[in-house]
Order: sequence, then C-alpha cells, then structure tokens
Amino acid sequence: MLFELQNKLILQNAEVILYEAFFSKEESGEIFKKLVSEIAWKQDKIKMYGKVLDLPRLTAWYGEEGKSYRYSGIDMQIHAWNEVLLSIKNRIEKVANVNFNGALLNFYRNGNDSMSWHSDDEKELGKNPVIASVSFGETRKFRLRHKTNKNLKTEVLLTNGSLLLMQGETQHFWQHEIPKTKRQIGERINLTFRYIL
Ligand SMILES: O=C(O)CCC(=O)C(=O)O
Ligand SMILES: [Mn+2]
Repeated sequence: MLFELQNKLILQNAEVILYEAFFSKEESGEIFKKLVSEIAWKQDKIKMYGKVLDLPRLTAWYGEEGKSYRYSGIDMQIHAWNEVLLSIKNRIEKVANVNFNGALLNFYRNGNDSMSWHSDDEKELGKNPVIASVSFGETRKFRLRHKTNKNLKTEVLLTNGSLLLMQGETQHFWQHEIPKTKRQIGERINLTFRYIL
C-alpha cells in the first residue's frame, strides 16, 4: 500500500500517531486467527497488596534470543519470533523507522480484561522509546493522561488492523490504559513492538 491514513494526536509533550486500517480487514482476520493459535498465551500472576492475583488478560513475550524483560514485577519468558510476528514486524518497521527486537503480546478475552494506567518507561527501553502498538479483533478504548497536568487527557479507539505509534517524550510525560467495559464484547489482541537496549 502506498498511502496510509495517518492521524496525529495533538498532545503536549507527546508524539502519538494513529494509522487506522494499517492492515486490511482480510489481513487482520487472518492474522488474528494465527495469533490465537500460534502464540504461547499464558495466564500470568501479579502481586498486589500482598496478594497474588491473575493479570486481567493473557500475555506472551516474543523477540530476539538473549533479550530478557521484567514487566510489572514479572520476569517474562521470551519466545523466538515466529512467522506471523515477523511479517507484522516487517510491515511496521517501514513506517516506524526502528528495528524492533521484542514485543509484548496481550490477549483481552472480553470487556473484563484490561490494562491499568502505566507508561512504557522501563529502563531497558531507553530514554525516548518508539513503541509500535498493533491491534486485531474487537475495538477497545485507549486512554491517555498527562502525568503532572491532570487536565490533559484524551482517548482513541484502537480498531481492528490499526497501528498506534508512541514516540518522542510520550512515555516520560504520559500514561495510558485499556479500561474495562461492561459491554458484551469479543476478543482483542494487541502487540507492542519495542526496541530493548
Ligand atoms: O492493549 C493495548 O492497546 C495497550 C498495551 C500496552 O499498553 C502495553 O503492552 O504496554
Ligand atoms: Mn503500555
């Protein structure tokens, strides 16, 4: 595809670009099916207030061998890239201008699955990381809020086949979340490609 529809969010201290329908509907459907069956999805636990709870989603970590990653206090086991992930990685690297060496994969089974407020600011990601986030399946709301100026917040819908790029100082100044919803909704898979130092 020569032209992709690009939507720059105008946010202070951030660089966020949304490409809707970056992958076609047909491609996205095929990719979704492959991701469901070919990824080693896992129910991870998180320690909170002295309790051990299930994370409200399934996760998996893929990337280059030798890269390790701690996420929310969890040591992720890394799997080697597979074919479908490599083909997605190739496509998004062309617009992100980064060679990604890792990806965190999240499977939201229904509206009760979510990801709470955080920044992708682990030190392994370096100062101003480029995060390329691709979504397949159900549309979910993605919220952003400024860390110090509480009046600054916004939300976008991450649709099937969309690509969201977060770069520049975004992770330093902003947090993001996928809120729960009471609506009866289907499954969604999100992949966040990263470069780990
Ligand atoms: O599911 C999403 O769109 C967000 C995922 C995310 O923030 C992350 O993997 O760090
Ligand atoms: Mn994140």
